[in-house]
Amino acid sequence: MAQTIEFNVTGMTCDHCVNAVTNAVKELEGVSDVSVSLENKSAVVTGSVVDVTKVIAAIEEEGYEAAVK
Ligand SMILES: [Cu+2]
Repeated sequence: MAQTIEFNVTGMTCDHCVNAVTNAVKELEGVSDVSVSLENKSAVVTGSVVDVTKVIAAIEEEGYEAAVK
């Protein structure tokens, strides 16, 4: 069963940031879909296993801050 978790992401300023966050999270094992919104400062992550710690670490590695919404 798939699960969906929404994160608040701060520090994104343009589409480049959105792409960076999207690609970083998409690479994680178990993640099937990532929807990042610059306007809402959010990332909605769907997958068979969404590891919150790994998602946050991947986003922080790109230079942004993330937390579960
Ligand atoms: Cu940017």
